[in-house]
Amino acid sequence: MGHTSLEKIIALQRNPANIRNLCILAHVDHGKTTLADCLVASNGIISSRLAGKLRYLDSREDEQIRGITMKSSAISLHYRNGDQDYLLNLIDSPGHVDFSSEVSTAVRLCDGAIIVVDAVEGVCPQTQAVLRQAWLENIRPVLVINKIDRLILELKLTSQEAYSHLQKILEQVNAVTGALFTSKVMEERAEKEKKEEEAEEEKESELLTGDQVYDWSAGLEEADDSQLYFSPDQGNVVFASAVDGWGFSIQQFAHIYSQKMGIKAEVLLKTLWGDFYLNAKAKKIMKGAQAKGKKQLFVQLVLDNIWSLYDAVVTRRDKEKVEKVVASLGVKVMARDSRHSDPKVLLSAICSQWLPLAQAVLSMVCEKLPSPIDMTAERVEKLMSVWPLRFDSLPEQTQELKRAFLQCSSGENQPLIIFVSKMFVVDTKALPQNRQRTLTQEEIAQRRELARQRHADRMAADQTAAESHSQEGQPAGCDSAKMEGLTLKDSQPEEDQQTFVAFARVYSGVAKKGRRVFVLGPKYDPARGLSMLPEGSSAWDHVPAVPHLSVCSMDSLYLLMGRELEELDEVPVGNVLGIRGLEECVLKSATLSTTPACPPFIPLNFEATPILRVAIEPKHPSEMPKLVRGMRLLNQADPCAEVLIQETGEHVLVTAGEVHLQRCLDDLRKRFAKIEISVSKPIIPFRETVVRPPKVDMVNEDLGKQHKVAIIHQVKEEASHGRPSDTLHVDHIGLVTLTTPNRLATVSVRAIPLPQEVTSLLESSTELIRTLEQVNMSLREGKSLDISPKTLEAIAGFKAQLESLLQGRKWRNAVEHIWAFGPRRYGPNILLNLVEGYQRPSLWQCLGRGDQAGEARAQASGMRDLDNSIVSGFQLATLSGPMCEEPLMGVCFSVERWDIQSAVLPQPQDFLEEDSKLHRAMTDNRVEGSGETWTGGSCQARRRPQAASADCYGPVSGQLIAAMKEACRHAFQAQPQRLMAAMYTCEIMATAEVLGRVYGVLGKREGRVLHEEMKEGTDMFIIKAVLPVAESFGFADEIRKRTSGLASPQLVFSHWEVISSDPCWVPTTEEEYLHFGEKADSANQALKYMNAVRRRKGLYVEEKIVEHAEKQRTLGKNK
Ligand SMILES: Nc1nc2c(ncn2[C@@H]2O[C@H](COP(=O)(O)OP(=O)(O)OP(=O)(O)O)[C@@H](O)[C@H]2O)c(=O)[nH]1
Ligand SMILES: [Mg+2]
Repeated sequence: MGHTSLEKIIALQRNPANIRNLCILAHVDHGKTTLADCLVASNGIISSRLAGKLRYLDSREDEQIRGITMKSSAISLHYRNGDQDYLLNLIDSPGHVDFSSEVSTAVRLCDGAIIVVDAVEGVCPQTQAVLRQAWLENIRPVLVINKIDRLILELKLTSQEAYSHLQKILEQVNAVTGALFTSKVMEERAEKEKKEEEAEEEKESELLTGDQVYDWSAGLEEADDSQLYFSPDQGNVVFASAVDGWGFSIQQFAHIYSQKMGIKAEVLLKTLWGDFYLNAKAKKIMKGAQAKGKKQLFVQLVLDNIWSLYDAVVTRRDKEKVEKVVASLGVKVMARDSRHSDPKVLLSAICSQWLPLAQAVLSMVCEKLPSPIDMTAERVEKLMSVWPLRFDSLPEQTQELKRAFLQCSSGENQPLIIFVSKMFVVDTKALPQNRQRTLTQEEIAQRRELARQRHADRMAADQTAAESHSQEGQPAGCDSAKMEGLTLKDSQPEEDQQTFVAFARVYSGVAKKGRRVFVLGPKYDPARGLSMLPEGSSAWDHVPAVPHLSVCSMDSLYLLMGRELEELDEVPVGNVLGIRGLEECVLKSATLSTTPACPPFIPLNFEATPILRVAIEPKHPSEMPKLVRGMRLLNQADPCAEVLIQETGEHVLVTAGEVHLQRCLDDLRKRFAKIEISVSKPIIPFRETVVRPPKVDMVNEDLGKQHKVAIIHQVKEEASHGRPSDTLHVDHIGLVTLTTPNRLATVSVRAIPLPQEVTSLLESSTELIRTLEQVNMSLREGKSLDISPKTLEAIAGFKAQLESLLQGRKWRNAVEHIWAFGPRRYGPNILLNLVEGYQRPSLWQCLGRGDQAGEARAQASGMRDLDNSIVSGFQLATLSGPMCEEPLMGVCFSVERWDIQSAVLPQPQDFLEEDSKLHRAMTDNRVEGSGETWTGGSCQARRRPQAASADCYGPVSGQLIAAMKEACRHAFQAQPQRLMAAMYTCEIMATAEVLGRVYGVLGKREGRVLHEEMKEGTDMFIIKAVLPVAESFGFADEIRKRTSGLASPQLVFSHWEVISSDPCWVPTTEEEYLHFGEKADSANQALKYMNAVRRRKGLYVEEKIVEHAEKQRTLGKNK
């Protein structure tokens, strides 16, 4: 097929029924880009000889060098299936876990996906991740099992073995989809049941008699899952070898054999995959091949042919046989191919004609994947529903937009809706309008004439300049030649400037060049927008300032063609496109629309958490502004990288992993900042927590009670160093009582470790807690919210889970008494209100306990006004702990007493307003780390208008914040403290020979093997292990080196784990002293980590230096 013209593509763009937007998803290295090459070659964009070698869509230099994809990129292809022409907008995505955010940006714009699975490696961690992502976005997948050639040449399986192997892979993939489907059905079922229950209750109240019917089915029976599973006979599976350029679906063989053998194609379609065999005598296809020891049809008619072809061409290089096969298949082979020294060349020449891969994959795509018109109402509602509101509580005009989505029409009066999923950069000079194109003869002549003219002008100008110089007077006007020189110089840097292009899709209407649109930020509220904007206003009008809404014009529209862009005047509904001109308004993603009624789309689902931080500075300090600008650009151009400035002035870059970091640094050096930079060692995140007092000491002796007392004693001592001890009191159970400097308010706080399950639950429910907090804030402000039943149910479920996990005497009624979560109001620590007689509105009031709140208000309104100070103090304390100013995790602070002398209670109105402002500032604040911004918070508190009760120590609320924070810190120190380390999980695939070395590397880096199993049908072992992030730098490289490249792990952040050793531990018994020595730091990993962090942050590090060298040497011997 020849190169498709731009006109043809523009024509195809107008017919959404024949458009397919799809992406290729898989685990790293399973062959996505190679497959894309074959598809691109079918359009004549690259030569089919180079397909598979060029990796055309990996357009970056580092992608080519490293051999992995790092950015998703799109290309539009034309395919003729039967008598219909199709336009395929294909997006190739990266498979490396560090770039999984690029997958999220691709999946959002598509309606379908090709899932590629390596026939040898089978389902890998990222395969599961991408299947889940496709599922969450409601897009339909089809499957390509790639690298079948490896089964033949590497594993040397027989065709029969290969068949069972392929069956197993299909089972694995289906098991993943099955699990996703079941969980969804269960959810729907629960929802349905709830509705039915409500209806039932209503009915019951009407009439109390009647038959009762109980249904115990799980709902799975009725749910339609026929479309869900991958099966060759459904036509949604292609078997392929992308490097060798071949691939087939059952349909193709059914077609071939129905002609050859006279069996009906429909019969073959049903029997070619499965336990069927051909009974030659009876001339029938029968079931039960395995039981009868016969070859399955698939083996006999399909695999055997391929196996014998490989055998003849590659293994035995049997010329005669090859000629025979070539003749029987009716393909043409060029002489230079058959003479080529590499047999693979001949092989792909034969296979790509016999079983062309592009044809198999693209016809499957056209037939099985949905077009933009088929978008389901469910998906639309999901995209449009701004949590926690329900869809039907959105303004009417907004709900009407659903129709526009479903109609998928590009009519003139349809609202334009576009979603931008990421911003990417291209060199300004590579934009189509700046690109050099081949000139016609006339144009060349014209230019020559122009150049001649310019030269003559310049000569003349020079002459005048020389004359005027000789006259010693300055010419009054500007010298034209100089001007030209100047402007030329100015425009020079523009040459290598970067332009941002938005990666987007049109969901309704037509995008037109130069059109102005509203840019809706993720927090934009259509109800508010509609009420603030005059009715019928458009982006052309002068619009008043509405929060999270801005106006931008789409300067140029592009067709994305892999490495190239083509300029377009308009792009109709259903197409993927590039837009220039949005960089001022869009940071990473946004929704664009011509109507302010449009809600922002739900945010993208990111699977990877950015965790790897480094500090960056320019080599030459004077280049700081360039670095700052470069980092800003990088932040905009990468969906997942985060750039922040710490209060210390450090510029910090947070990335998903080492490979991602490398790419970001390369980008900074070569593209965005274009300066030399120096990069700090990775900043490793830790968490601080408390644990229960240990029962044995470090040499396994029983401890009894004395240890606990010792710790508390220590706290008392430390505390009395810094402040007059009469404001601080620590009792024997670790209850810390602190009085404000003016001695008028007192708080008593105790720190208790949370059970580990509770911490994990809190961690996994951050979004929910945030929603709960938002809802509570609205209730506090007296607004009523129409919360979706799903959200309410989720909150109730969360509460029930917490209740079931917090059992026992210690936690009686704890869930009801939760005051707040922290840090940032949604973190994994809890503040409990155990103050006797102090009632405040419950955290769970949205679940229907509104009346109690009213009572509480009446009861203690004075103290309630200072409620926020306690919460703020808690937030500050949990944001940076006393060990090394890292955030806390898994700690419960229970406030057991809180007294305020009535003289100091403020006038209520003054504070309510201020508190809610401060609160909002805190919830919005997303800067992580060592409490930098929070000191700001308390300053703000101190700067408040003077209340009546202000004394020389400042307003009472400020004092209370500080007192609460200090009390929490002391309470924390009164318990045994521990550091928590971030852990990665990794799955390593290795052969038996290198297994020992993999274990060696893991052991050295404090990794822990969780399990090890043999991959069925191969000689590979799969090892699953966890590894502290702190020990992970260079891990992948080391494994690769030690195993000669046979094993390459991918690290994914998994959880936080308590480091068992106590960083504050000092030997107290004689045995311990003997065993560990006075310094006791030889084995204390936690202390090393802690001191490293303290040193980095410029905090005081208490280190014992060698005092008595000789004595220590003798101790060393004793060890
Ligand atoms: N034997 C064999 N090798 C293949 C096949 N397809 C791809 N490869 C090889 O697998 C390696 C990875 O291929 P890519 O296409 O870059 O894989 P990818 O899925 O795009 O990788 P990422 O984008 O980094 O996730 C390359 O060395 C290919 O030559 C195949 O069908 N058979
Ligand atoms: Mg790739």
